[in-house]
Order: sequence, then C-alpha cells, then structure tokens
Amino acid sequence: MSTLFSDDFLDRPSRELTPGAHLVPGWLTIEQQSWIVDQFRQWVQGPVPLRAAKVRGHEMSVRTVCLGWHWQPYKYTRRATDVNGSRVLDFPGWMVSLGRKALVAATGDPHAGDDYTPDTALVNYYDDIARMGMHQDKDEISLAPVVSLSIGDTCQFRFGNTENRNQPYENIDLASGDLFVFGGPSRLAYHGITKVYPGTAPAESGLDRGRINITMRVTGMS
Ligand code: MD6
Ligand code: FE
Repeated sequence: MSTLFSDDFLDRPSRELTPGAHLVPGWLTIEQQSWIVDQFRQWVQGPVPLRAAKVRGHEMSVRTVCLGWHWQPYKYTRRATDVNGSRVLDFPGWMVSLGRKALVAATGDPHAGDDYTPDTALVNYYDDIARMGMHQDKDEISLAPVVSLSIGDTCQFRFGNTENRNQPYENIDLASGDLFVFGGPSRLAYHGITKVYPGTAPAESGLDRGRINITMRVTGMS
C-alpha cells in the first residue's frame, strides 16, 4: 500500500488552478520520460545548438533549443538568426499526437485535442541555478493552449494572474512527468520558474542532472 499509493501521489491530484490552467502530476510514464530525454540529446546536436537567449543584452540562465519555429526575444523565425543562422529541426509528428493527448488528459474532454496542431516547441534546459522570470507567452498569433511537460529535477513554478507579475500567484512544484496546460482565460497568465531542486530527478528518467521543460504552442504563422 505504501508503495502503490505514495504520499506524494495522494498529495498531488490533477487540478484546474484557474479556468483553463490544468496540472496533471505524473502524466508521462518513466519510459516516456527517458525516451524524450534521448530525443533531447539528439536535438541539441543541431543544426542549432542549445543556447541562452539574450534578453535586452542579458543572457538567460535557461538554455533553449527549438523545434518547428525558432523563438528569439520576441519573435519566431524559421532560421536561428540570433545563433548560427541554421534552420531549426522540424516539429515531430509524435509531438503533435502527444499534445492532443495532453489536452484530452488535462481537460477530460475527449475532443479537446481535435483541432490542436502545435507547430513549435521551446525545449528548455535548467541547470541547478537556472531560473525564469515572470512572463507571459504572447509571441504567438494564435491563442491555442500551451502544453508544458517537465522532466528531470523538480522545480518551483509560479503561476500568476493575467494582469501583472505580482500577486495573486501560487507556487507549485513541477516534478518529472508532470503536465501543465495553459489555455482559455489562463492562456496569457504570468508565470515563471523560481528555483530548481537539484538532485531530485528520478534516476530512471535518464537525466542525472537538471530539468528539461518542453512547451508546445501554435504560432499561427505559415
Ligand atoms: C518552464 N515554462 O516550465 C517554463 N510557458 O520551465 C513556461 O514558461 C511555460 O510551463 C507557457 C505555458 C506553460 C509553461
Ligand atoms: Fe512561458
């Protein structure tokens, strides 16, 4: 009993934080997590490497590689003109399916994924000291949901309001395998990563240090 229903599992039910913002703890199986970590190791081989984007002259502590479209502050391009000018890797078909399944799982609506075709993913890597300041994801023309997956070390995620970076906000932990969806009235909520808890990744995730976060989006571009 204590291993089948751990305290951790019982303490972290799926929930909707505000309308359209859904957390599904432990959505990805450990096998799926380690398979995605293998993909990540390939993505960072290029043609565009993992890089710290520069925001107003300052390098972010998080490093990112993109699929489908390249994000740079504050636009999407096919080529990574702020890195090495190469075209980013194609958005993988399996990730479109995964994104659709994620929306169904998060909302409980079997049709929630029917019209969802994400065309870009920002794949972030956090080392022990990386953080991400409070921001809105608003460089997309489309207001389709953002699907976020976490693998590796647990982090503290700050989920705020749509008005500004300040309170009200809620701090929640995102652990390896967790799914978070930002949609509907919460699509433009401010959010950030306040800290990573080093050494908390499950060994079988395939990531022995750091945290990977994948956010899929619909750019609305062609
Ligand atoms: C992260 N996530 O989890 C950063 N954005 O490392 C995001 O910035 C994010 O989790 C939009 C929607 C969901 C997210
Ligand atoms: Fe974001």
